[in-house]
Order: sequence, then C-alpha cells, then structure tokens
Amino acid sequence: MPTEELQKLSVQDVAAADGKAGAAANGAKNGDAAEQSGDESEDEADGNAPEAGSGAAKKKKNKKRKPRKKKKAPTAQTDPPSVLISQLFPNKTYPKGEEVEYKDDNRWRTTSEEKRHLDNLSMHNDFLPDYRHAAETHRQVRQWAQKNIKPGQTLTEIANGIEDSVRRLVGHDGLAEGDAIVAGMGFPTGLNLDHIAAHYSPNAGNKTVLQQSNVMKVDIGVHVNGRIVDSAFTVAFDPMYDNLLAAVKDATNTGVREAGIDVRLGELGGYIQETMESYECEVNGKTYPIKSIRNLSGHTILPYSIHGTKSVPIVGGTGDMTKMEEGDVFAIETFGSTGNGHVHDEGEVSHYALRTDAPKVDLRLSSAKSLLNVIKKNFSTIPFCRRYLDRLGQEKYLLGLNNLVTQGIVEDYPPLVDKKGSYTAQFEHTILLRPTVKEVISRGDDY
Ligand SMILES: [Co+2]
Repeated sequence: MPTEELQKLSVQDVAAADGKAGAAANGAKNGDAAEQSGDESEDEADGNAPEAGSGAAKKKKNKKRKPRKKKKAPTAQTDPPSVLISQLFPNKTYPKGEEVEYKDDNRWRTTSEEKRHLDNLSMHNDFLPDYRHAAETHRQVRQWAQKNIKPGQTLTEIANGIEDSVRRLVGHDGLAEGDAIVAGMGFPTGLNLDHIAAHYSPNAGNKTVLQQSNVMKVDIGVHVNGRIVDSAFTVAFDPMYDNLLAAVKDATNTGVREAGIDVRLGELGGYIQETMESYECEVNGKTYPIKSIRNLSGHTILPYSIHGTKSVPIVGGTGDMTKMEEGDVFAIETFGSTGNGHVHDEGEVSHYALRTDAPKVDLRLSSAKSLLNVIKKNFSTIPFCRRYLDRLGQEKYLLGLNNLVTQGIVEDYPPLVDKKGSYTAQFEHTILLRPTVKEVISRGDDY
C-alpha cells in the first residue's frame, strides 16, 4: 500500500522523525496469535481402522477401541490454505526472511556484540517472531493466490479468497470484537487493474470480472500483533506485458538491495528510477517507455500504522536527505507505468483508516458515533475497507463513515489511477533494518 505525493520534509520534521527512530522496535503487544491450537476431530488418528468396508463392519471391529492417540500436528499446508502457521512452525520457529549483510561503512554490524545483543532483544520481545509469522502467512497465501487467480473470476471472489485464507492461517476470523486487532489483514487487499495503480478493492456488489488482457496489482497486508507485512506483486496473463513487469520487479529489487542504515532516501529514489526507466514495453504494437510513477512512494511502517513518517521516493531529484535508520521498517514498493507516470484520485473509495492524529470531536451524528466505536474496537488504526464493515454486520454506514472523513477522524484513500488506457505494475517488499543485518522479511522464491 503506497503513500501518495512525496512527503516534503522540513528540517524540523526530519528532527522530529529522528526522535521517533526505534519506535518500531517497541510496539504494543495485544495478545498472542501463536498460541491458537486449532485442535479438531481426532477421528483419523485411530490408526488400525480398515480403509475399506461399510460403517457397520467398522463398528464391529472397533468394539475394543484403543485409547485415542493425540493427532499429529499437520506438517503441510492445504489447498486452499487452512492450516495455522503456528502449527506448521511450533514454538515460534517461523522461517527467516532473506538476510543481507550491511555494506561499506556498516560491515562491522554483522559481528558487533552490542548489535547482536539488540537483535536478541527483538527476538525475545516478539518483534521478530511476530514479523516472521506475518511474513510466512503472506507467502503461503500469495503463492496459493498466484496459482489460482484466473481470468473469469470476479475481483470479489479473489479478494475474499485471499482474506479468508489469511484469517484462517493466523487463527483469527476477526468477527468477535477486537479479534482482527490481534492478527489478520494488515490493510484491505488491493486488486488494481491496468491504469489503476493502488487503493482499489471491490465494495459490496462489485461484479468486475478479471480479463485475460488485464494487468492486476495484488497488494496484500498481513499483521500479527500490529506488525504489518506489506508486500505486492503483479499478475498478467498476456506475455505482452512481460517487460513492464520485469522493469518494476528489477526496480523494487534495486531499492531493496540499496536500502540500508544511513542511506539517504533521495538517493535511493534515483537508483530506483534509473533501473525502472532502462526498460520499455511494446503494447499492442506501440512501444512505451516505462516510467516510475513519481507521486507514489514507499514508506516506513509503525506498529498498527501502515504509513510511518518517512517515505521512499521512486524517482530521483527529490533532494530528500532523510536517512534510513537502525530499527526502521520499510515498505519498498515501486510502480512502473506506460502512461503519464503520475496518478490522481478517481473512483469510488473502498479503503479507510482511523487517523493516528484523530482530533477529539463531539460527534453530533449518532451513526458516525456508533461507527467510530466499531472502527476503534475492530481495527484501531489498521486500514479497513467497506467489505470489512459489511462482514461485521454493519449496515447503512456510509453517511456516518463520510461524516468521520469530513471531521478528519477517518482518512479515506481513493483509488490512485494513471491515464485511461495505460498499464501500471507494482512489486513491493517489507524490509527490517535490524541492528546486525537487513532482513527482507517478505522475500519468497516467487519474488
Ligand atoms: Co506499501
């Protein structure tokens, strides 16, 4: 999920942001998503029942039942995904992301005793296990999605398939009050077609059907205890778009590779753009240069807050001298386009979030008041969409929701689109700037 417009940081802002450094390493804990046992029926654990034969025959033979063995914990994921990640990786042994050693002036960090000690702390306070738990959930769900997304499916079907899977794998369906805050969706699933770059998710009644000719950005957020993994990929069925996708994948990997402690964000934007714009793509017989979308950017991630205080430009020349720092969590995302390389707001809003700086307002509209209560209790500051309100049984909430937006309590995120007829692509990873090493937490063998 990108931020719109480049954040123009003043000297004061930079100083203020510096003061907040490391906040990401000390987030709130809201419950333990790893402890869910998910014990089901133990019937299949009865080893000596004959495979074939009628139910009646089985009953006779089973007169003397052996004491039931405890069902073995599953060791493989199902299709569609349904096995808890905490069962596949007991005792919080979640797989690491890709660990990359720091370069140049920061080589010493790899072996520093002091930095290793800090790393151990983030293991013990669950910062790392929670992040790896969310990332493994992300990988398993998206790899299932990549295999199963096909033209002819509706966007609603695709979004629900992804979101139901995420909720099953973390063991929180998010229906009981406060449950979605423990673990689940980190933001609404973005299913952005063609010239739509970001922030599009189907609302109720959306009948859009995925076409063979579409280029779809799939942006998925998974959180465990507020640790949000933000990672996206692009799906296209027509090989005509291969170069567009390759450009953006390469640009994102450039950003991920060049990111590190003390790196200036403005500099990173230059590297990203240089890579992106070294590609072109022929679409329907016409060759287009691939442009970085200049008013979209990556961003830091804070506990329960998808957009932190720093942004990562994807073009050069911003002059942003802000540095990446130890403890920062960054979503490195890049967008390439065959269009203007600039997006604007357009279309029906689906994405919303309670603002972290929401003013205390005495709400006069009772529907707004009650909806605000629902939002606070179920999502806190995690972004949500209209479908998430629908599944909680909320009805006729639009007037109240719009009122909360007008009052500056809830922020709306309209779809961000380039010019009609253009094609855009996105790849995104979440990276942790750990004291000793950079961990590309969302890296998989897919992207
Ligand atoms: Co993002």
